[in-house]
Amino acid sequence: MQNEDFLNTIEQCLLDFDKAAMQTAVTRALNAGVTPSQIVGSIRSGFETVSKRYEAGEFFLSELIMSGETAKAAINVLAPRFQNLAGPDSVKIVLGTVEGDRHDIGKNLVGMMLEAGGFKVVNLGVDILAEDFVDAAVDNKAHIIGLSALLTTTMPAMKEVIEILKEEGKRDKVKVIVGGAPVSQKFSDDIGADGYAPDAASAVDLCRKLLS
Ligand code: B1M
Repeated sequence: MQNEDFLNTIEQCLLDFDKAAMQTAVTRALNAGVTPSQIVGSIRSGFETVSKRYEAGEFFLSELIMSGETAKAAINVLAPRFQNLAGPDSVKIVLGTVEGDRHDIGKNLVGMMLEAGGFKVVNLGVDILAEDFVDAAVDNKAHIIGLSALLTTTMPAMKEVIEILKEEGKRDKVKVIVGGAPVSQKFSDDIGADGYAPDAASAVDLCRKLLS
């Protein structure tokens, strides 16, 4: 089987909501030398189809939920391949999905990749209030706050974090990075964030660049 066949199978498992087949497909793909990044790419591509079908009224919320669970089954197989290289002196990143938003698959992938890149990740979870990001950054002496949003309606909550940091005179103490499907470099610039990353691997590069 070619890499492309493995990736097509993974995408199809997502569209079939077949968790067991997904785990088998991901395991086989990894054993054949397909990289975790390629696998994440095929999951994202599958989600694009889910997304289009949802927008066309062919899929409903239940299908969004099932596709999310199928992706999590894949990530459970991938997770052990991302070795956590964080140590006691690692740079700390407070990471979470902003208030009103419960999407966490991409955010958790970003967290896994950051840990594999040697960063210490404090993963706050989903639906996190702006002030809680700031408090967590202070409590953990974090160097970076990482904000994820998947809904256009929750993107303004990212700006709120930056506003609170400014109001409290802490803006120069911590870098803020943003990401998630509807987020862009322009949005990042507009709200005064320190950087935007389109995917998990570039989030690691961005954090390294911001600290260098
Ligand atoms: Co939701 N959902 N959803 N959903 N969902 C979207 C986002 C949507 C585009 C689907 C659609 O309509 N076509 C749409 C948003 C439309 C909009 O805002 N304009 C939508 C909607 C409408 C909703 C609900 C409102 C549906 C409803 O209730 N009627 C609801 C909202 C709930 C809430 O959050 N309050 C809802 C719920 C859900 C589920 C819970 C069922 C489920 C999420 C399960 C979970 O996360 N545990 C779900 C899913 C699965 C999706 C889609 C299909 C897939 C999201 C995903 O996981 N992608 C999504 C459509 C889509 O994205 N194409 C959709 C895979 C993931 C690997 O990619 O998250 O983009 P992504 O992460 C990437 C990059 O963006 C980046 O790196 C990651 C890895 O490469 N990245 C960062 C992410 N965060 C980063 C942070 C960084 C840097 C990079 O720095 C800190």
